[in-house]
Amino acid sequence: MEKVNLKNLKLKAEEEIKKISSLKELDDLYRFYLGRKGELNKIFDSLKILPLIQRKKIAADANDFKNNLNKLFKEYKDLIKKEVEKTVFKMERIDVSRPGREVKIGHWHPIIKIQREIEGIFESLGFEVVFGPEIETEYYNFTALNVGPDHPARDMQSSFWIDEKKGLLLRTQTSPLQIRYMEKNFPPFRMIAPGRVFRYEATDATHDIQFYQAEGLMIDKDISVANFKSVIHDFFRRLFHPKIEIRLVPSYFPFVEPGFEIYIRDKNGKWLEVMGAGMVHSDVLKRVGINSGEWQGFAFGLGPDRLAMIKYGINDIRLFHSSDLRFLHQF
Ligand code: FA5
Repeated sequence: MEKVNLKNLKLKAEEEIKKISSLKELDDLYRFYLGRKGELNKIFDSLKILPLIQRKKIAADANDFKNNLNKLFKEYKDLIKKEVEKTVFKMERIDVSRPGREVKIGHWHPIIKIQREIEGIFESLGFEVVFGPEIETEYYNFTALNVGPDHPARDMQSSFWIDEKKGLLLRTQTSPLQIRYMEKNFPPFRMIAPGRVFRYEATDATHDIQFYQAEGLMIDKDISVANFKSVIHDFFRRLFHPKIEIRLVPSYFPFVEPGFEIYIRDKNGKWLEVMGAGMVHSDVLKRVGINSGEWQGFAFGLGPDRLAMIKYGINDIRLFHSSDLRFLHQF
């Protein structure tokens, strides 16, 4: 009876295996026949009750069946694997004729571009580039620059206070870097400090509430306004063109004496104000422990936003922070 069963089982298995199309199905079938609780083991289990001679014969047949089936499973397994590989290959085929996808590359913001240019020109003139905190103390932003608590010049730069009691604010200018630098360095020196500044005031085409400045400072022996004029004229020639005209107009900043505003002439002959400057006030030098009888120098604060507007022909400063890609892609 078992012999018939084995024969039928073999035929059945061979029929079923032909219909298999996935490794998972093949695995299930394998388990059904040859697994621990599979058909073949059931036959082995039933042998226990048979006489020895019969048992041996059937066991031998069953082993044959097992070996044949194992071989068959292995063949089918390889076959199915190859089929799967073929399909995957077809699906993943690389179409070399297809046009490539455009890779979008980022670039510097126009203000950062101009800032790097400014740094480069001053570095070539021997200036060290330094940076300072955007959150400043009242002392560095105002008091150390001769702008005491009641000084009307504080009104000229309306401030974003972080904590008025602690005297913390977003810096309104890069001039605090003059003090921070002079506290740590002894003359002679030349430095330039670019960075972002903030003012709580109404915006228009030439004023934003956050903008950039670059502070410059040069202290040495026998430095005069003539040195300043020469350095700054050289700078503008290199940033714009060799024939650029500049003009110094007297102005007032509490931390310089005398003070100026510097104008450059644009293509249409119009004079544009681009920076404030002056000879560092002796009180400021005294405050940081520098003898003003021996050392003098100039300081200036220029506005990279305005310079970028002139250089690239931008008519509204608010475009810089608008995140409008149509604007940014032009640079
Ligand atoms: C100052 O901030 C002084 N700290 C400059 C200075 C430095 C004078 C060292 C003397 C010695 P003022 O407020 O003028 O100065 O600003 C300097 C420059 O920053 C201006 O010439 C202008 O180019 C730019 N600027 C000022 N306000 C704005 C604004 N709201 N938006 C864009 N740029 C501005």
